[in-house]
Formats: sequence, structure tokens, C-alpha cells
Amino acid sequence: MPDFIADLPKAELHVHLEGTLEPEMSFALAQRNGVELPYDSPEAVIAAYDFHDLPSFLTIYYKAMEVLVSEQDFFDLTYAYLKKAREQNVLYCEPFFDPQAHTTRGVPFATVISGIHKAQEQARTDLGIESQLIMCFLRDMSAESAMETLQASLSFKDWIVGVGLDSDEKNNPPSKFAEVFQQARAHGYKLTMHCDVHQHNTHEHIRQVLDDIIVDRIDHGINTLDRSELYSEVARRGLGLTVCPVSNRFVVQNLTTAEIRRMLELGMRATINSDDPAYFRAYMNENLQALVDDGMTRDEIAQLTRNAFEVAWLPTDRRDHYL
Ligand code: ES4
Ligand code: ZN
Repeated sequence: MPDFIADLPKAELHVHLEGTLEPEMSFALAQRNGVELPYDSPEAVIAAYDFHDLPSFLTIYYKAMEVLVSEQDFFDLTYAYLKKAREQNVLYCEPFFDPQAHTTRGVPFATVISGIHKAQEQARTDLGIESQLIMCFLRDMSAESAMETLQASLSFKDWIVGVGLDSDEKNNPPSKFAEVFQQARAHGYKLTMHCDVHQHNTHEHIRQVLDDIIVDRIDHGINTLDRSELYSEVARRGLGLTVCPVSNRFVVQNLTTAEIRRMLELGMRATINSDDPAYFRAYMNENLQALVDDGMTRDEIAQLTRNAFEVAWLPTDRRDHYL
């Protein structure tokens, strides 16, 4: 790993906290909560990872998170991620969480967010890493369920900077959640949505996030590059795109180095992120290293890193502090 990657002060804007659940922690939490795991060892868990598209990943991801039950579990999960990120010189991050993946299993919203929030506070004081939480709705659940989740979040509004949309994109367009996102904005939340790579109807989904939802950022967004009316609008608005190269290599067998370079050439504010680092076995530095191994220059890496601070949902004075 070249020193310049490790030494760069970084921001991460696309990381699912549930996707930071390392197999070692899975075993520890399973034991603590009396949950049976169908594996003998953390190594066996990793050996069973077989992702080749979004659904095959999501099945394993949702099953694994059943070990997360108590507030302490969510604290431990979050603190471990923040510690790891800080060790990689990530100074600021905006992690996602998926409340419905827990409330549907009977874990109260308050339990989930309290554990996460306490870890954020402790990491801020003890480790010097700043973070703001983004709540994602599961797009393969109903709009009513998302609306209930939005309502549940309002008691914790000060702990959440924005809302996102993740999970299986097929037949779950942004328009399904138009009302939920409109209300979320009215409550002061920033808006982002996943437009995963090469999904069914991806160009229409991107059009909807731009014209109908009017997002403040796009997660992934690689397919904006296919249509000039999409990429020119993203560039014109200065919208951030949170690209996840190693995740892309798993899900669509393409690290997307050329696409990321093209975004920079077009003046789009692309950023590099880990998505689900425990599953894809790559945190921020490993994502940047993969790009360098694939020919990305030091200047490009520096620009991508700077973009992340620029499109972060920080007040201007905090942003200037990092830039
Ligand atoms: C995700 Cl890679 C990806 N795509 C959509 N939703 C997700 N949740 C966690 N990882
Ligand atoms: Zn994601």
C-alpha cells in the first residue's frame, strides 16, 4: 500500500453499518445472544461468501445480521467500524443503517439507533472521527413500511442527517417512495438513493431521482454515464456520486475504474467508498489501492478524496475545516 493512500485524510459517504459486520464479531454476538450459526469458524463464513449479483449478496447480508439484537450489539458493530475507519485515516463518515432489517425481527427502532448513536459519540471523543448517520429504507418493502419507519425516526431526528434507499432495486423504482422522500425532506432530512450498477430500468430510475425525487446525492450512479442528458445534469448540479469499486467488482464483475475516470473528466463529483467492507473484504484504503493497481493516478485519487469532503452533508465551516 503506497503511503499516500494510507496518509490521505479521507471521508466515507457510502458504507452500510450492517455491511461492516465482520465474521469474528458475528461469532462473538451469536454466542452472547444464543444464536446458532451454521458455520464452524469465521474462516468458514468467508469461504461461504458467494456473491455474483445483488440478490445473491443481499440474501447472505440479511441472514447474517440476525445476530444483532441488543443496543450493545449495535454499539459494538458501529464502534468497530469507526475504529477501523479511523485507523485508515478516515476523519469523517456518513454511515447508513437499515432499521427495517431489525424492526421486522422484533428489535425496536430505539434499540438500534441508540446503540449506533452512543458509538458515534464515543468514537468522536475517544478516536477523533466525526460521523453523521443516514437512515435507509428497504426498497423491496412497501412504501407504507418506509413511511412508518420515517415516523419512528422523528423522535431521533437530531441523530440523523438524511435518508437513503437500498436493497433490491429490481421493480422497486424511486417513484414508489416519492411521498416518503418528500415528507423526509420536509422534516429537514437530506436525500440520497441507490442507483445500483446495471439494474433493470436503471436510466429511468436515475431520471426519477433527478427530476422527481430531486436527491442531494446519488449512491453508485455509474449508469449516468450512458446518457448525456443524465450525466450533464449531474455535472451541472454538482451532485455527489458515491461509487464503490470493489463492491462493483463483486456485483457486476467490473471495478469501474474507467467509468470513475470518465466521471472526473466530465467534472462529476465522484467519490470512493467501501459499501459493505466486511463482505467485500475491502475498507477505504483497499478500495483506493484496487484503483491504483488498475492504473488510477495519484492525482485522480487525491481528487476523488477531495470530492468526498466537498459533497459531504456538513455545514460549510466543518467542511472547510477538512478541505
Ligand atoms: C447493498 Cl451493494 C448494495 N446494494 C443495495 N443495497 C445494499 N445494502 C447493502 N449493500
Ligand atoms: Zn450501498
